[in-house]
Amino acid sequence: MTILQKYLENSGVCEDLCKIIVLIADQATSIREAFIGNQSHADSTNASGEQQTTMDIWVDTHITRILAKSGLVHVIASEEQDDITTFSSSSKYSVVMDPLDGSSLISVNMCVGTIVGIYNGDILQPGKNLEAAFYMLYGLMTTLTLSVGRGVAIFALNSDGVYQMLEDNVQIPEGNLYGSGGLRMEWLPKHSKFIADIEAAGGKNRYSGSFVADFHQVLKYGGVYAYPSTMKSPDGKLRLVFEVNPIGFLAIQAGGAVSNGVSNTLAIAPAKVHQRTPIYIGSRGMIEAIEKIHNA
Ligand code: AFP
Repeated sequence: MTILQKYLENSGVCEDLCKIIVLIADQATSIREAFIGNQSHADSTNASGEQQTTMDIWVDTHITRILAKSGLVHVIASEEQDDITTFSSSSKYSVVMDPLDGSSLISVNMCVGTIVGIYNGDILQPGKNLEAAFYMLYGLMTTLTLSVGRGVAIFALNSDGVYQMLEDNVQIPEGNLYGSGGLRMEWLPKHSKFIADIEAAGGKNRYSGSFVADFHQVLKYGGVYAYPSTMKSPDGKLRLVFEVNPIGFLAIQAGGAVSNGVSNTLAIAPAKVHQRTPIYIGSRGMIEAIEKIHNA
């Protein structure tokens, strides 16, 4: 049985980076326990103007406090915090996170997760510079899907609190699942054509409202998750720094692709921390198809 710590050791990852990954991953048990007492909405909105749940705030505060205490991280940026926080640490690492992605699904007990990206240096770097990215998924099992730039591995948290490997060298197959955000009546013609082509080819619609859970399905079965540019929201909904870049990094490491419809989002240098972007992510063939439609 390969456990997370051994995998990181064998991957030749720098000791401090290993410690940050393990420290955040080890918070999954406390996070799971906190769901039961945090089932409601809070009276606050985040920097993107979305109503927060008490669980969003709980996880954000919890991970931020743990990282502040660790001395392992210099800067942190969170989807749930307006500003970047700098700690008095000589560490070279910056952490970006969506503490609880898919939080509208908490009250219906569906699958949500924590998304994390780690950079060496500044936070506002293109996603291709990530040193590591991972997400914890709080589903039937707690799983950790991780890349330190050497492919993608999936671990499950066992009853001893140890992450044991389920799968290494995960590759996104070409598949026919698709899920798209945004109201159909607000989709733009190129996106509508993309979805119509998938449906005409027998594609199956799978969309839960939790990006991290929907991506995990695409990672395993193949297909595409999209949150496009719409008439009302030309920049889409998802956040480049907190959601798209870490998961995009994992998609590329698994042989898939990520795009804003026109080109690879991992090449974009973010202008601001809460920047939004349209996203298409999943099997390489699917992403080539949308880029072909846009660039025709
Ligand atoms: P949060 O729950 O972290 O705010 O994120 C939800 C999300 O960004 C993403 O996880 C979903 O795929 C998407 O929004 C759902 O949006 P719709 O409710 O518009 O479908």
